[in-house]
Amino acid sequence: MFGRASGQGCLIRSQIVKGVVMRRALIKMGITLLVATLVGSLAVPSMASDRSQGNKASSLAMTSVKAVKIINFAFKPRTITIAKGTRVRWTNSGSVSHTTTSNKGLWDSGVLAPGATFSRVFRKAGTFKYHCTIHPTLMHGKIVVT
Ligand SMILES: [Cu+2]
Repeated sequence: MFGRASGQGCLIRSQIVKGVVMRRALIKMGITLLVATLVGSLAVPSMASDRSQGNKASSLAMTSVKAVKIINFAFKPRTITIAKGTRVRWTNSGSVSHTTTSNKGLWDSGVLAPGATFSRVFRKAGTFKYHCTIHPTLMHGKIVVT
């Protein structure tokens, strides 16, 4: 009788102790989670996004884009003058396929279907003539890089 009772007492006590230990563990986990969340939300992603925004901003700041339309079997404008480091972006705004191809083999867009684009950064000064390989007698353009 006695032994049984004290045994139950021991059991209850040990369960209480277990409960306290469990609660402490939970609190510890909670704090760890909280710290991890704080560190995660404040430090790591903000640093990562700063870095990617920095890259985006600097690449945008360094490369300006000049648009050339390909429409009605012509490059428009036919001649453009740009500063070194400018990106030229051709867009086929017509209804048939064209190419933008350097007369000296410096670039070749390949076939650009209607709606397709091709771009190239011009890093060196000079005059760069180009044409469309599909309509070589009709379509010519010139890029002057200063
Ligand atoms: Cu063409």
